[in-house]
Amino acid sequence: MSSRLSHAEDRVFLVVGLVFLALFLSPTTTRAVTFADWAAANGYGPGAVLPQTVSAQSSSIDVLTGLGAYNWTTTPTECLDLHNNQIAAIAGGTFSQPNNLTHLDLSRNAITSVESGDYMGLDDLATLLLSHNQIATLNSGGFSGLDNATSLQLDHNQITSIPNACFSGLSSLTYLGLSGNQIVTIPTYGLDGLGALTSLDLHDNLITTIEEGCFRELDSLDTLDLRCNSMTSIPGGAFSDLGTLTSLNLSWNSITSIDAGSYMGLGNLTSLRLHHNAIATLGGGGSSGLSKLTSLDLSGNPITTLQGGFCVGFSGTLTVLNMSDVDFASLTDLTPLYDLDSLTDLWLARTTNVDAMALDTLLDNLAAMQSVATEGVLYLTQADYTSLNTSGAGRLAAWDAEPGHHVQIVVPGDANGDGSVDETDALTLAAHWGLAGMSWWDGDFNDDGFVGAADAAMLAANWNYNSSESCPIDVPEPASFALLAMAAAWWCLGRRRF
Ligand SMILES: [Ca+2]
Ligand SMILES: [Ca+2]
Repeated sequence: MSSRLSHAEDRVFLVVGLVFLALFLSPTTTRAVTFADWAAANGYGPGAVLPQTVSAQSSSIDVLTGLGAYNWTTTPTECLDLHNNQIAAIAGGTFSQPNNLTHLDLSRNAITSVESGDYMGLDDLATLLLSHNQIATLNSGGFSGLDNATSLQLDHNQITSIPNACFSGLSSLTYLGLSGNQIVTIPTYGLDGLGALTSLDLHDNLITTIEEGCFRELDSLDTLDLRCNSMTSIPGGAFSDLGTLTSLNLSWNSITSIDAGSYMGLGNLTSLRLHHNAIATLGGGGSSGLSKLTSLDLSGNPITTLQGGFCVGFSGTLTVLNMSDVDFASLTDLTPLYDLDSLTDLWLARTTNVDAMALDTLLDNLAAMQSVATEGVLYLTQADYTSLNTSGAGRLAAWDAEPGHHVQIVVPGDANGDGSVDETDALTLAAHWGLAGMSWWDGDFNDDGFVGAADAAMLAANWNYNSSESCPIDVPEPASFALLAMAAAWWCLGRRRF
């Protein structure tokens, strides 16, 4: 009896199993969600006048057809927000109906390529957001028709190469974001047509090669961010066409040497970040051409030798030099730094094996560091200062005691090195929250390259350190402060909409 029941149960399980299998294997018939579906669900029938801002984000839209069925010009609509949908492709003619759109957000969709004519018809568009898609291919003419666009964000896609002239037509573009892709080479003709560009962000790619002449049409570039790439050297003349550049970030690459002529043409550069590379030797004319440089960050490099010509290019202009996180065991000859006549801020935080006598002699030779009028500051951590416990440390203490210049003790959290940890530092940390390729100055206090919770905790631990406020201010507890810092960071990220 029990055996027969058992056989019956087996048959039931078998049938149920087969039904589930059939359902599992049958083709899914889920219908695509179109823009028209979204419009209908939100009360807009065909021909309806759409509002000034159309917010269709996070609505499971996967096909962007039928935009032409609505009235975009009577109000008119200026902002179309489609971020966080599942749109995989832009069909030809999608934006061909008359429109006044200035802001189009297609970030966080599933777009795989940019095809010729995709954005034709967007004559007034200023901002196009395509970050966080799956774009692997940029095709010629893909951005045609965007004559008035000023900002294009292509960050966090899967772009591996920049085809020749793929940005042609973007003659008004001032900002181009290509961070977080897999670009290996900046090709000679890849950036053609970007004559108005002032800021180019290529951080967090796999760039090893900067081809000759690739920047030759960037007549207005002010800021170039190449941090977190895979460069091992700077080819001579690589930046020779960037006469308008003021800020260059080459940090967190694998650069081992700087050749003479590497900075040729950078006559207007004021800020150069080379921190966290693999540079052992500096000098030999490698700084010639940097005649307006005021800030140089060399922190976190394994520097062993400063050659005689190290500061020939910027001896009269450099005011801030960062050599934090450097081991001075082999770097004992500091005489090539003596010519830095304008230096007022010398960062040597978290350094090791610094010879206090050599350091004191260096300070004696730096004209602006010595001057009461210009107030020289030497930035050290307490551990650095304590480790200088030799007869030379006494001389450093004496230098500290003289009027007009001093040793500034910095603690984790003091991003700007003013000796206290306060709102200014918290805002710096929040502004760089979640970013890679950072330094102490950006809020990376544990020197892992990222600005995150660990750094916020260090800032919180030293909150209100050495505050010079005469009236005590109401300061949150460290734990709640860390939460506040994160909230501020999210606020900043939200505003960026990457
Ligand atoms: Ca501070
Ligand atoms: Ca960090």
